[in-house]
Parts: sequence; structure tokens; C-alpha cells
Amino acid sequence: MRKEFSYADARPSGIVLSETESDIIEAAALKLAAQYADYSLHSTDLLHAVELAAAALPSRVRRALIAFRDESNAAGTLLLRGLPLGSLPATPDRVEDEPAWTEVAVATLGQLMVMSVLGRSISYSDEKSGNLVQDVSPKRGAEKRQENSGSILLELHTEDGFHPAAPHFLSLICLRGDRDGRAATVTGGIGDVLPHLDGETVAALRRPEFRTRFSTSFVHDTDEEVLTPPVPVLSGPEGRPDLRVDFHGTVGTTPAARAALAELEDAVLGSLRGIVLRPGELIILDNRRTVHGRTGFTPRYDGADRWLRRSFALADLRPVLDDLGEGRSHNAITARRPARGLAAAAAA
Ligand SMILES: O=C(O)CCC(=O)C(=O)O
Ligand SMILES: [Fe+2]
Repeated sequence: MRKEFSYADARPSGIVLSETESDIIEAAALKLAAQYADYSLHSTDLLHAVELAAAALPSRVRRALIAFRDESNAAGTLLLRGLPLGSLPATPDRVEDEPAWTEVAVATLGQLMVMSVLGRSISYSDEKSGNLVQDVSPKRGAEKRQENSGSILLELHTEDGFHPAAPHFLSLICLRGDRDGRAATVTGGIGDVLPHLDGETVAALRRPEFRTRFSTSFVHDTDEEVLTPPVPVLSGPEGRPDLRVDFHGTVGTTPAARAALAELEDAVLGSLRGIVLRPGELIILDNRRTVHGRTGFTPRYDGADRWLRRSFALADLRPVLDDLGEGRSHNAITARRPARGLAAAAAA
């Protein structure tokens, strides 16, 4: 396994919010939090109120989000800096200690306001208890897992690329940075990478000859490997393809596919952007246009470890309405309902 990523610093490209702008968002979040304190974050009423409250975001930020939503960019990422966080409890180092949304209301509602400009917030009941906004903090005993609860290097991946309704966008807001300044979130945008790929590699990546292992965070009840049917890594318009790959979990099913995957990985590794997130910074990833990963770091489990919160959005809820259980949580597709999972994945 690779030991480090090298990357160009993404921080200078960030949109910086002024203190006044941040205060306006905080006030809007606090008002919502007071009004909806008894609601689940999955409540349609609350989520519609969040969408209305997104008017509190500065118009230049909303414009940037709208442009990113519609056209993406070469990096497949957008960085906002200076978002309000409100008061914060200790970083949870056990799942049982993860806070209710009301304990991190300002950060959570601000993040959901931003996401509401990009799409519809959604979660996956297979993963992280189906929470609409999920804690990303190192968990005791999970250090070596290829999941966001781990602390070894996390390989570059499309988020839930094995899932028939993978998120179109995800965001990570930093509540607490890595005190050692080591944990960097890195991204490899297909717009940056494509010019470095030859025609033969691109043609191979467009053939349905790649299978991706379901993440261990989705497959709980079995030791068996669950793989998608063969699908392409690149799809869509020639000049602006979509990318779906996990360099930990995707395998080529032919020699040409394996060679193309290795070429792609080299090109991505040569084009990485990255940032050691600081409090109040929120990175948005266009999950169809970039892969992401994280360098390794050392947790101390003393309440002051790195802590991000993650949320997902789909561009359109209609195609998945029948698959949503309570609120905006996508029904299980894996071990608990294997037949459906495989059929759904095959249709993807
Ligand atoms: O910790 C990070 O910076 C990224 C983790 C990750 O890949 C995720 O939460 O989806
Ligand atoms: Fe991820």
C-alpha cells in the first residue's frame, strides 16, 4: 500500500467568507435550530426550511455553488472557508459518543444550507446508522480500516462508487483540524487528469470491464466479498467524462482493463490537489468528477482529535423516492437484502 500522497495546495483556491457573512449564516442557523430543536434532521419540513435559509449565504457563494452544480470544474472540488461552527463538544472517538445534530447545530445547518444549493440531502441506511450528516473522526480500534473512521492513509475513491445511487456531491466540514497538521484531504479531478491519458487508456476505461468491491462500511453481516457487475470507469461526454473508481476496491477483469487502471492511478497521483483542513473550512466534492482520499495521521483519543462532518446530495430525488425509507435515508442494498442489492447494482 502507498505511504503518502503528494499534492498541490488547494487552500488558495478557496472562497473566503468575511466575519459578517459568517455571522449572518450563524444567526440563520441558530434561528432554525431553535425552531426545529425537536425534529429529526431527516424531517422534510426541516430540510425545506434549510433550503429557504440558504438565502443567508452570500450571493457570490451561491453563484459559485450554482456554477459548480451545473458545470463542475477541472478539479471537481469547491472550497469554502470561514463558515461558522458554533460551540462544539469533544471529538467523539466511539460511535456511541457521536452527538445529536442539535449539539452541533450551527455547523450542521450551515453545511446543509450549502448542500441545498447543490441538490437534495440524502444518506444511506447501510452506513453510519443512516445519519444525514455523519461524523468523520478517528475511532478507537478502527485505525487500519479503509473507512473514514480509520487513520491510516485512505486510498483514493469515488464515494460509494459501488452504489446504484451514489451521491452526486459530498461535503466535508472541518470542526477540528489535525493538530499535527498531517491529515490532508486529497482530490484527483478527472478534468485535471484526462489530458495525461492516452487514447488507448481512455478507450479501455470506457469499457464495462471493472468491478468494485462494496465498502466494508456497507457490508456488515458477511465476510464474503460483494462486487458490482462489470461497469466502465469513465462514462458520459467525451470531453467531460464522469469517473467512478476506487483504487482500493476496483479491479479490472481483463489485462487491458488492469493496465488502464494502473495508468489512470499514475495520472491521478500526478495531478492531486489537497488541503489539511482547518476549522470552518468546507470542501465540496463533485463525486462524478473527482476521487478523494486522505493521508495518514495519528489520533490521540483525547477529545481534541481531527473532526469533520460529512453530508451527501443527489441532484434529483425522484429516481430514488421508492428506495428511501424514513426521511432521506436510502434503504439497505447489501448483505441484509442481497438479491435486491445485486439487481440494483446491475442496473446502475
Ligand atoms: O477524512 C477525510 O478527509 C476524507 C474521508 C472520506 O473519504 C470520507 O469521509 O468520505
Ligand atoms: Fe470518502
